[in-house]
Amino acid sequence: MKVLIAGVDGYLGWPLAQYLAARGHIVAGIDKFLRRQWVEEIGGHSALPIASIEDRLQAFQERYNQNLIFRTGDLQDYNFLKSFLSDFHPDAIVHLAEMPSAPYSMMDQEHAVYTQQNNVVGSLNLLWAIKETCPTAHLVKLGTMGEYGTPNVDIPEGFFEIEYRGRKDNLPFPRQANSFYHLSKVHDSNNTMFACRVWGLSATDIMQGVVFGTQIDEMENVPGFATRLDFDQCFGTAINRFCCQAVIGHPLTLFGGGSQTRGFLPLRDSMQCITLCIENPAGVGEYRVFNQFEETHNLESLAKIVQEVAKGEGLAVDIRHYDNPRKEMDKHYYNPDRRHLIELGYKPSGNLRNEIKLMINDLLQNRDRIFEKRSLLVPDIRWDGIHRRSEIVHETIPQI
Ligand code: USQ
Repeated sequence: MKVLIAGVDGYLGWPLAQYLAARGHIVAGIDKFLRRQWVEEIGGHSALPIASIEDRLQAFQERYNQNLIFRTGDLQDYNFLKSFLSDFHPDAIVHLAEMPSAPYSMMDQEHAVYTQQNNVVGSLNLLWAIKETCPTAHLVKLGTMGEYGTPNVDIPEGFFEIEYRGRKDNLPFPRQANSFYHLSKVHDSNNTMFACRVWGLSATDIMQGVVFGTQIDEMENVPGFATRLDFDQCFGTAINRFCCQAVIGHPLTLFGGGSQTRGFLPLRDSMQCITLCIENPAGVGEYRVFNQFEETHNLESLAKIVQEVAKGEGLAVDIRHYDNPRKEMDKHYYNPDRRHLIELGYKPSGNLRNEIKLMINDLLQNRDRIFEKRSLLVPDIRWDGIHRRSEIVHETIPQI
């Protein structure tokens, strides 16, 4: 199939290009390198060194004997988008080109507005461009499990049957997102569902959990294939940050009580699931929602697993509870479904500890890069807008 990846230079986009090419798909990509700029803006850098786009494309050409058709540009530029879609005529478009950080979106008015403009307008442009140029292409849109929030009932995949005052309907499940970023994805979901309904577009909206890991098999340790791994307070996510902290002996930063529960999945499982969506497209006019994660965990148990795995690699690290910079529920019910992808053939790789061990070993080779930016590990962006560095409220020292 011909697949266009919007956001091909990112954490997921670059491995996805490799994963798809290895399975015989023809890949094109667009990117405006905004992820590189956002991380730089907040003073961070990727823990793993990443190659320039030129070197990435060259490594891709040498390995897959096909050029990745790449153009620099973004979804804000409607004419650019339309012209690329008309030229390439994709069968599927994977939309990974959004600003992905909750803390970044909560920094101030400017960053909140930027996040929603970038994400909502970019996605809307993409819907229009598909309608105008390639209406039969399948849109695979990256949403987030965070769209649902943490309701006190089970979470279905997008829709649920409800009976109210004696009448029944199958309705979108309520979205109770917890940051301006997560809300931008709720708005995207509504726009995508509407476009499928009125224009007959086909879309899969992926509610993805928190992704972690440094590797997929296709990377084969080739420098041009490495993907980025962020650890700063905005673009680093929980397990990735814990592993970066472990390799420099920085205490693992648990926010609040650590009972928050989320769905997690390794990078390699994210690639497997997105590819299953592409290879099994939604029908004409169909808007379907897939919850995408491997397992749910609470943050404290994950921190303990990272602590244990790190110990096995000869690294002693404490766990510290910091006062939570976010406004989120600590103790809560969490039971989302994830049936659709399993039915399509998703086989969870199921080896959390092994994945963490691999990651720690990759990161050990780059500990200087993490140490240099260690001041970005403790958060100071707060959901109430009164920013101050989080303080330690409780500490767990590893038992010897
Ligand atoms: N957390 C800690 N310590 C840390 C970092 C995070 O305790 O050092 C906690 C947070 O308080 C939160 C949970 O871990 O309860 C998840 O936070 P996160 O930063 O790993 O992930 P989140 O902000 O939810 O966002 C990330 C991605 C986002 C994606 C989302 C999936 O940045 O793009 O949409 O994961 S989900 O969380 O399922 O909504």
